[in-house]
Amino acid sequence: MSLINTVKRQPVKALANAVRFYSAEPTLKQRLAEILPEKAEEVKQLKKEYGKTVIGEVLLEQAYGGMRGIKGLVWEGSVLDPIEGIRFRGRTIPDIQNELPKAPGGSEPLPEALFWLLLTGEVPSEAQTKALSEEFAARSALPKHVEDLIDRSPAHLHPMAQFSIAVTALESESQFAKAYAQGVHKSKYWEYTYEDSIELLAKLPNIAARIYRNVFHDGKLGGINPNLDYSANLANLLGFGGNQEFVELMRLYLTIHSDHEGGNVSAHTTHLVGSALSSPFLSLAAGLNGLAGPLHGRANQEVLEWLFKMREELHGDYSKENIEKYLWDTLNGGRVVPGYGHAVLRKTDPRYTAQREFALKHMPDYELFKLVSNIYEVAPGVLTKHGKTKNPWPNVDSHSGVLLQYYGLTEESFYTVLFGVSRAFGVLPQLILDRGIGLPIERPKSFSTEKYIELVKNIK
Ligand code: HAX
Repeated sequence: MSLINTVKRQPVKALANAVRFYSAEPTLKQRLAEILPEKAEEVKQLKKEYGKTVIGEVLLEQAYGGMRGIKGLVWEGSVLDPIEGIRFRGRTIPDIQNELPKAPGGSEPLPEALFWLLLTGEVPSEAQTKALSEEFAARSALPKHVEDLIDRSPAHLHPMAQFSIAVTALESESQFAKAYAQGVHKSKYWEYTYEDSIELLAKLPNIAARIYRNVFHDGKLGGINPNLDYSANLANLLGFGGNQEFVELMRLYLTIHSDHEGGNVSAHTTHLVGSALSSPFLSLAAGLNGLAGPLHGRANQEVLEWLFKMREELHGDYSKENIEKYLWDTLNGGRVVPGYGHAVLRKTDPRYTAQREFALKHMPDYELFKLVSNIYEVAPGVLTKHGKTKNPWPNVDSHSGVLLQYYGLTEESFYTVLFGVSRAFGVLPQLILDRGIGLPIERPKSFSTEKYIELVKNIK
């Protein structure tokens, strides 16, 4: 009998039933309460039947090569194919652009809906998505001490450092930490993790916008409108709410930057720290610190700085010869070309393509977009000739900055914060699921070089 058939369906929780009696559709938490016991049982059966099955081998070079390709993580929300790119619960970016609910009058998917999809594998209805938007808006206010902490941060402290500090300080709000201290049963961990995750996501726009307005403007923020979706409220807070195209960009941006399976630095770190039962606030803050690295999320800032320098050096002459020379100068200077290459992908990142399509629709004649497009024609050839990178194609960070520039959000050191807001939508669902299926603390094996030498000699 197949594994699927052997999985016993768990009874629906009494609470979920009671609420369903009054409303046709379950809330996200109710739906999770139904799904999680089934998922936990499925995993239990999988481990029982196939626990001793060999699923891969590990080469010594992988131990010294950033563990590339080693199978050893569980990540439910998305899987990354080197050629096809990301699939969120089996759906490509064009699929989610088609299938996920939209805001009235909008054409881009809502990150609230993606959060639901990542958690449950199901596409929520418009009413369920709206309820989630309302919940985020209702829980968006920051505690005074977090506001004070951001306000006291010096303007020269990088926005990502401020972001991480503020998220860490939200630990004061953690229901999980309080419940754990009171000795809550482990079967309830996921519920408190869920509450903390919603609370955290709800508060991220106020944190991000407060940093932005403090560092680059007058410190005054726009407001939260309980009738608007998450991205529209984020745009309002930042001071761009009047621009519907910018709001649409935020919907697309927050959706496509959310999840990129489990092995990337920000996702893996959040999961790893969470495996010690640190709260979602502490776990996400750790992930954000990883996202802040120039080889990861900060690449979106690096790209803009690199583009501006190119613009300055080329005096507006973006001929292919000039771009090629600038690329070689970068490579010969022992630097990476920011926005190109990827640890897993081996073709143009579909997140790049989605942003390119947005640009073709909304800003086809924008100078910086044209520059990015010209680089796209030249850089893969140069990187291939250079012969080092396994992937000469552009990634997500190659394109995001110019879209923000076009709408007037020109301060590139803020860009990784927006990436971080989005990444929270991808990594928090897994943290909830980790606790729902009872994954243990993570603890892979390490050896010293001396020990590896001994190991390989013995194997030979
Ligand atoms: N320019 C120049 N050299 C590059 C390169 C690039 N864009 N991408 C990779 N290489 C080099 C590597 O530095 C490495 O050189 P060494 O052998 O001297 O160490 C070699 O090519 C092999 O690297 P790889 O196997 O192709 O790539 P990795 O898996 O090691 O690294 C990176 C993946 C994304 C970190 C890498 O491609 C890079 O540094 N890219 C530029 C920075 C960037 O755009 N980062 C964002 C990636 C997407 C993301 O996470 N967003 O958040």
